Amino acid sequence: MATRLTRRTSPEALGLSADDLRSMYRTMVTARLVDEAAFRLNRQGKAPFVVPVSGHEGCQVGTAWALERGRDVWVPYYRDVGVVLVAGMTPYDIFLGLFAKADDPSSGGRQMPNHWGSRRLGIISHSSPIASQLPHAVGIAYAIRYRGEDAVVGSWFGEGATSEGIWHEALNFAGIHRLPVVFVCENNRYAISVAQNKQMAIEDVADRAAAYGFPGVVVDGNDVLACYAAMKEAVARARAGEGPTLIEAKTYRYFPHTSDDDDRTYRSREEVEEARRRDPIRRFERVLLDLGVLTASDPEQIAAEIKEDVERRIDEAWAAPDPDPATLYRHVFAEPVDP
Ligand SMILES: Cc1ncc(C[n+]2csc(CCOP(=O)(O)OP(=O)(O)O)c2C)c(N)n1
Ligand SMILES: [Mg+2]
Repeated sequence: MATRLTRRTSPEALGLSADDLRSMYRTMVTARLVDEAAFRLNRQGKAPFVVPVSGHEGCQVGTAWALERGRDVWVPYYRDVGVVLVAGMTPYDIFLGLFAKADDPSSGGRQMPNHWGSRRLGIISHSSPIASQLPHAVGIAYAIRYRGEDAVVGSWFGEGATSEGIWHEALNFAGIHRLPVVFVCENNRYAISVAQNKQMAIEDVADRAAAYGFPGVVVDGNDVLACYAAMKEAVARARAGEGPTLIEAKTYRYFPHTSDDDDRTYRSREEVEEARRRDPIRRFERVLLDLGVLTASDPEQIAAEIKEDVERRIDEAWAAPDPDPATLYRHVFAEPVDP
């Protein structure tokens, strides 16, 4: 059976300073405000397709925080705004991608929105078929082992991804070779409209780790510090050559699956309201207020500051040049050569 991580760990015991905590909080608020702005831009006809993050900020920022920029490898999925912000992408980069601009660092405007990639930051671009990034994560971990490097791969996905055969193949291979990879399942109880109990007959995805010979851990995905604690331990195990871990973070998404979905057809408003009462940002705010890391007026002021910055980055990204039509085939097809 998977381990349930329920003990409360103090930030000091986790090695997090007041600056770290403020920075984690700001990153979570940034993810939320980028999300809300992106949805608005979609409804204004400016953003073609938006995949919301709201509700997942705690598990994304908490787990990503335990990897090291410039050393480790990030294999996110389409919902991971919080992960890529921790990895070093900026809101400006994200909006360049959303508007398919020439300077979009992920693909120069070729990929769908939310398919981030950066060689500089060690973020691996994924394909849209669910779970197809998992064999990539495991292959990279194998290469790290083969070359004798000490990097760790973090890979993120939803609970729906665990219904794919390729997910099981990836975890099996990682278990056999005890590879330096951490699997993070952001369990929001739905794969678009399909509820978890229509996808699997078990309660905890983390139980599946036992079949592949490594630990599975269930963590409260709305508790950023618990997510950080689980990931920190998993990363240390991976770096020490002790193999993979599967972390299951129980969370919820507040918006529809994407800007093309209508979630009223498969879940009640009461259910969404109920989940919103466990908001990871509000929860972390209370912890930081209790610790004296934030003062009473900070949350409102920080949100206003970040909102202003997000709005500025949207304007800058909107004004940035579109790709030159002459480069239409670049990174997509072989470029035509002059006869
Ligand atoms: C192989 C494959 N099947 C179906 C889809 C369509 N699809 C896109 S997202 C999604 C749901 C995935 O749910 P989950 O893994 O739980 O992640 P979440 O979106 O809930 O974060 C599906 C079925 C796809 N992209 N690829
Ligand atoms: Mg899901």
